[in-house]
Amino acid sequence: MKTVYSPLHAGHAGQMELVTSAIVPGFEKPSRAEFIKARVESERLGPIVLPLEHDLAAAKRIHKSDYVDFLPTVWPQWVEAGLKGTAMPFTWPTRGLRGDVPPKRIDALLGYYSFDAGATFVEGTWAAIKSSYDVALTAAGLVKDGDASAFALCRPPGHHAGAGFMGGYCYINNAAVAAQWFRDQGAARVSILDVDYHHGNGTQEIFYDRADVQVLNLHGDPLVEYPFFLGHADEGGAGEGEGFNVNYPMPFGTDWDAWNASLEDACAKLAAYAPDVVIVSLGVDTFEKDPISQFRLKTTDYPKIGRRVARLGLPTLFVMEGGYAVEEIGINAVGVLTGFEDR
Ligand code: OKP
Ligand code: ZN
Repeated sequence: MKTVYSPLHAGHAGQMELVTSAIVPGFEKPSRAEFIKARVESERLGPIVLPLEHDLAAAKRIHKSDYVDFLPTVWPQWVEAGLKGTAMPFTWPTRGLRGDVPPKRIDALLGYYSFDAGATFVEGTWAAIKSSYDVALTAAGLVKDGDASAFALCRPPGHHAGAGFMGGYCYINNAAVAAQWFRDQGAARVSILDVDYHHGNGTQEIFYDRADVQVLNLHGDPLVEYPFFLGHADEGGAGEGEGFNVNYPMPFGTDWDAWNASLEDACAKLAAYAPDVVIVSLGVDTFEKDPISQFRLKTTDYPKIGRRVARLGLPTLFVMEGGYAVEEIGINAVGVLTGFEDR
């Protein structure tokens, strides 16, 4: 399969991250994408192609227009305000505060448009976000034009970004953009299978009341794992979307056997839905050595994921999400893809 990759991701670099008790260098760093690209090459997965440029219309089909327009202005506004370092929010309009009046300061606007401090900006961040979006749409185009599968090597990831907010290293929800784009190109139904360790809260929110995009999410139990405030088993969709959102929260320590049981159930529901195309939100932070996650999948498990998805027999777009054990992220992510191709 072809891989779509942009070197512009690399400008999103050197940012700081707020964790439980400290501010540390960001886990979501450029070497992640470079390890994956190197493995695509060494495994000879297929050609690596650059993305085509897209305007932001496809993003605005699922994101709020003012939110999308805000993103390219963040760093220029930050600099204009005389600020340096890493742009990050510090105040959020939670319950009891007003989330409908945007403030007039860039540091406060960052909080207005986010749910946590995990989507930070440096000078090259917007170009990276835009390139990641272009990568997803370009790879979607390959599948639409007849490729059996394609790999969107997106960085930054997208699945935590909701209709009007960023967070969790995510800005534009690349998988959700691609799903809507397939619908707009004539697909009747699209399934998103999110195998990242963290719940894809943004993807769930965007499609929660819709029957035309099925969202299946395998992840750490939000009672004890980020993003904490969405992803429970009782979230099944609303209105017309009732029954088309399925969550599989799992405990710390989950290994292949237990994880695979959820994957099997998800694949059965996916097959019954009979979509025209499958989008895999491909996170490999389920890995036993991942520095921020608590599942126990092994390198040998990743090809099994790809094989199972291939058995669905559907056009498949892989969209890169998380995975932070940078030494192994390429082996594990590309393992899914070579497994899909049964080699
Ligand atoms: C993005 B993706 C770690 C705190 C968690 C945010 C994690 C975002 C994960 N101590 N920080 O789903 O891989
Ligand atoms: Zn994740």
